[in-house]
Amino acid sequence: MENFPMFCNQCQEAARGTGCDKMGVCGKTPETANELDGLIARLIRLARGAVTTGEITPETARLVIDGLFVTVTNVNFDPDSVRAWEERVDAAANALDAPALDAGRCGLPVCENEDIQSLRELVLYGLKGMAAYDHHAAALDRINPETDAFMVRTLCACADDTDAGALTALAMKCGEVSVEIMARLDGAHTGRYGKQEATEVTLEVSDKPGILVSGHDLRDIEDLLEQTKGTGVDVYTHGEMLPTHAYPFFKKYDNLVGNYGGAWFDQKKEFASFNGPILMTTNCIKKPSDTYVDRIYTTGVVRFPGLKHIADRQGDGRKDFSAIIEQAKTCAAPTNIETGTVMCGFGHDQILAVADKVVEAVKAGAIKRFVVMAGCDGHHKERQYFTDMAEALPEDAVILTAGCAKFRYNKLNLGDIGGIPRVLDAGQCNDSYSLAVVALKLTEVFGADSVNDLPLSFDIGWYEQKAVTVLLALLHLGVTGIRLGPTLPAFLSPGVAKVLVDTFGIKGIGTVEDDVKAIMSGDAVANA
Ligand code: SF4
Ligand code: SF3
Repeated sequence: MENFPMFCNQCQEAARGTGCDKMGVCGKTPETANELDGLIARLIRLARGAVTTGEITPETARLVIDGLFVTVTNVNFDPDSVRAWEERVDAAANALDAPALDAGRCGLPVCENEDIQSLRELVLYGLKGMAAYDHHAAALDRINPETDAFMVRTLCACADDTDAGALTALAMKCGEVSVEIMARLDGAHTGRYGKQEATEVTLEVSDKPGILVSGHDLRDIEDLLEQTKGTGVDVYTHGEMLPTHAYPFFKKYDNLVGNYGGAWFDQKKEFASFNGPILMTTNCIKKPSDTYVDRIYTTGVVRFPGLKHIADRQGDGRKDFSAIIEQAKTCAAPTNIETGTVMCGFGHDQILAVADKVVEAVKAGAIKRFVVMAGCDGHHKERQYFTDMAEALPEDAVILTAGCAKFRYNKLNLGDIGGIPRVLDAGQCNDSYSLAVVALKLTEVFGADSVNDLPLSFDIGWYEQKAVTVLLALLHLGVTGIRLGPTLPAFLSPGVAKVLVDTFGIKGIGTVEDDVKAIMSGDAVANA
């Protein structure tokens, strides 16, 4: 490792399936990668200081959690901004008189044992995903001091001389706490914006100039919609913002027009043809091309060198989006790139509202299997597997999804079963909790002993660290036999991967033909 300018293995696109060591496949430079590792080391130091002194204040916890979110894939590419975070963390750690950390790979303490290193990385990446979810809940004023303190303690513990058993237990505990955080975020969304409703969203554009909103932050799009009312500027969702349309609160905005484009990795093409300003509220941002670099804005923890940044809101106030709105007025309307509509809005309330119909369809044999195909999208051509799976699953299979993985198949028109769409989209990766609620409810209504006894399989696409968190949450809920693709995480050592395979039956994806056959014959546990 010493011979290479950087090392990062936290996402599915890690170079050669082991780690990026010269330049991030995501575009992260060695300078940024090293600053982000430096930030992790400082956050560990701060966490240690807070745990040792018994002073896990709300301010310390927020700094640790938001600092962790900064290091998630495709959030912050700006070394100057990361250095500013480091200075804030240094100041807080100095105030606690915390000892410096001798950091090695990924900002964690130097460690020679590959299984311990792997487990520490598993816990660290799980914490990063939890931090992302918690950050969104906190933006909607839903904070839980207990889980915040848990995250600080766990960051501290995973860097201590903890043995493999204790680290495995910590990873499982992260799964348990993740369920609480995701439930809190779900409550934050529905509490402020209402329960998602099945909604058909146009993919076509108006003849007015527009602003495209990407990322996951509903409070940001709320502020923007308030400020664009009556200005003649339309607002479109991109990627993970699609479910905005499904909340009753947002239906009152006439200028929330439709959805433009698909998953994050296609943004260069889609942002170019959008013609108007783009607002990146959270991950996933890519290096902008010259065609739109002067009209893309970041906000919150997202940063890219040279891009205009919208400042944080103060207290209960709103962010000031006037600069974006003024620029939009000078831009051409978006170029149409698609026709038709896409369905969204199948959060747990909407699915459970038709629970009777679903149970009836299962009992009558019209629905033979539910397949959870949630998670992330990405560049790898092997991800065609998820499109092919959606097409190859028989007509009596229903796909449950959340996250940007759905863009591989949600516009395919796969039909319905007695009025129940064959793709039920619960929303963002931030809404993954909905899928757990639905699975647990089905367990109850079918009188099954566990989720694994249901006609339900998990075929998950992963990319960044929120997916690691969701995986840990599913393991905590006792789900076994999960398929994970397109590749297993680079940060799993052979020893740790074996434990996950032996204990939980986790497996990589296979061929579409084999996997459809196995899933439809209910292999979830049997093939583990
Ligand atoms: Fe590589 Fe992924 Fe790390 Fe980017 S986030 S440097 S692509 S492993
Ligand atoms: Fe997507 Fe980045 Fe994971 Fe929200 S936006 S799921 S990858």
